[in-house]
Amino acid sequence: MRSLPQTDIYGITCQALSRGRDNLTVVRELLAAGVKIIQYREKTKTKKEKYAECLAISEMCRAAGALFVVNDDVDLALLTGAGAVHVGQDDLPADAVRKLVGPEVIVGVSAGSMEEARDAVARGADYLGVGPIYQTATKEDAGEAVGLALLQTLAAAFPLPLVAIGGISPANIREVMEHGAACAAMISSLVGAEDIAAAVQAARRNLR
Ligand code: TZP
Ligand code: MG
Repeated sequence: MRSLPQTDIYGITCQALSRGRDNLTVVRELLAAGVKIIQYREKTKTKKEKYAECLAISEMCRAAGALFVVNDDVDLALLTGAGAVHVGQDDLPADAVRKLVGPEVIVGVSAGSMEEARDAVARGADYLGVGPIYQTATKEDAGEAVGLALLQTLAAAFPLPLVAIGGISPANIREVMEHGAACAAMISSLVGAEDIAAAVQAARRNLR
């Protein structure tokens, strides 16, 4: 079945924000803490480096029963047996990605407006990444925060899962989920945490 696992936290890699830890170490800690969706996202590494990391992380996710998502690179997703690929507004559109990956792989698309969401849904996206919900320094070209209002509007308009992203932390994850997110994606709050397991636990405590 091509659907996102029902879970609260969607963890995303970024080695530059990982306090000197490498991506494999961070992913190991996320999986040990019970995170069930891991997206590999690296903007500065070579394709060769990314390929090697994706192969290892894909296997770690498989062993942990977590969904492995590759950001941007459809070829890496296919080559490493990822369960999903995530594309943004400057990447291949979802219908083109679908032609490459076939019927089984989940295709996620970033949307920062109703128009982008409508287009992604029409092209067959399986889930939408919605954001930035709050201001964030993690993605330089993320644009203005779209806020919880857009999340709520899109949740009412479309039946597919929404993954909220941008400035989400254990402190605000609850309001994000209350505004219609299926789960919350976090980069700096998780990979940048001194104690990754404690950050995951804090988020889950605030959701109870
Ligand atoms: N897309 C929209 S905001 C963002 C991305 C990739 C960055 C999210 O990072 P953080 O550290 O969780 O705010
Ligand atoms: Mg992209």
